[in-house]
Amino acid sequence: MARKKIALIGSGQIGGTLAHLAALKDLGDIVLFDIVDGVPQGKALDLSQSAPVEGYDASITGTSKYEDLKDADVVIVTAGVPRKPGMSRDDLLEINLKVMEQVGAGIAKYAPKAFVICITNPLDAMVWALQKFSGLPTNQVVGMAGVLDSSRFCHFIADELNVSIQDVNAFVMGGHGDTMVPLPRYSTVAGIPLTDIVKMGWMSKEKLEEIIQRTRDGGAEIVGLLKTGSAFYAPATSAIAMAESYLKDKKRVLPAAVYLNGEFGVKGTYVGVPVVIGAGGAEKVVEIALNSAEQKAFDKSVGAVEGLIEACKKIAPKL
Ligand code: TXD
Repeated sequence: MARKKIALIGSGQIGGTLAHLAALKDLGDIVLFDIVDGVPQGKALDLSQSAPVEGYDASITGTSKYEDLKDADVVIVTAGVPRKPGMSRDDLLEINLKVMEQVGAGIAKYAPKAFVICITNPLDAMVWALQKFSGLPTNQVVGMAGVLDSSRFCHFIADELNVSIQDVNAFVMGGHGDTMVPLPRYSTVAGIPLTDIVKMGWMSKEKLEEIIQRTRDGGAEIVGLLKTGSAFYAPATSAIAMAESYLKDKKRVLPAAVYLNGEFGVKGTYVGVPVVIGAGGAEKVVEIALNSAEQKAFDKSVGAVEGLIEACKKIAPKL
C-alpha cells in the first residue's frame, strides 16, 4: 500500500509543527507549501534531517507550487496571518478571506478528493469560505477549533483538581470565538460530570466559571504572552488528531466545525459540534440534547458566526 500524502498549506508556526507531528506519527509523506519561497523548503530539509535520529521514513518536501499538492489525501490549511496582541480573531477576516480564495482554487485543481482541515482564523467563517471556494463536498471540509478549545478546558480542569489528564474529558461547542460554549454537563472526570463535581464540593461554582472564562480566553492568553504570534503546539496536535481519525478510519467523536444542514436547528453554516470523523470525512453529527441555557448560548455563538459569514459575502460577492 502506497504511503498517504499530507499537504500542509501554510508553513508557519502551526504548519511546521504539523509536519513534525505527522512525521513522528508516521501518517505519510508530507508536502509543506507556502507563498514565502524558502521557508517550506528550509523546514522540510530541517525535518528530514531529524529523520535519522527519530527513524521516520516519511518524505518531507517544501514547495511554493500548487501542483506539488497533487493527489494529497489530507490537506491542512493554516495559510494566512495570525493575531497580534489586542486583535480579535475577527480582525483577520478580510485578509484571510483572500487567502482562502487562492487556497480553495489550488485544492480544487490538485487535490479534490482530499479531506481538508482548515485552521485559519476566524475559523468558522474561513472554513465556510474555503468549502465554497474549493467546491469540495461539505463532508470533506472541516474546521479545527473544538478539539483545541476542549483540550484547553481539559488542561485547566485537571490542573485545578490535581488529577491525571487521562481521566478528564471536556467538551466545547459553538464558534471558535468569545462566544464558544464550554459544556460542564458533558465534561467529565472519570465519568463524573463537572456539574456533579461542583455538587460534591470538589470544585466551587466560582472556580468552574473562572475555568470556563479562561478557556474562552485561551487563545488570547497565549497571544498576550508570545506577543509575536498565536498558539501553535496545541492547535497542531489537535488537527493531527482529526487527520489521524480520517486516515485510519478511527471514527473518533471530536468537536469540529462542520457544515450543518438542519442539525441543532442550524442550516447552511459551519460551527463547532461533535462529529464522527472516519474514512468518509465528517460522517455523522452527534446531536446531543441541550438544555435551554446551553441552547441559548449555542444560538448566540451561531449568530456571531453568521455575522462573520455575512461580512465575507459583502467582501466576496461570489460567495
Ligand atoms: O483553533 C484554531 N483554529 C487556531 C487558529 C488556533 C491558533 C491559530 N489559529 C490561526 O491559524 C491563526 O490565527 C492563523 O490564521 C493560522 C496560522 O497560524 P500560524 O501561527 O501558523 O501563523 P504563521 O506562523 O504566520 O503562518 C502562516 C503562514 C505563513 O508562513 C505565511 O507565509 C503563509 O501562512 N501564507 C500563505 N501560504 C500560502 N498561501 C497564501 N496565500 C498565504 N498567505 C500567507
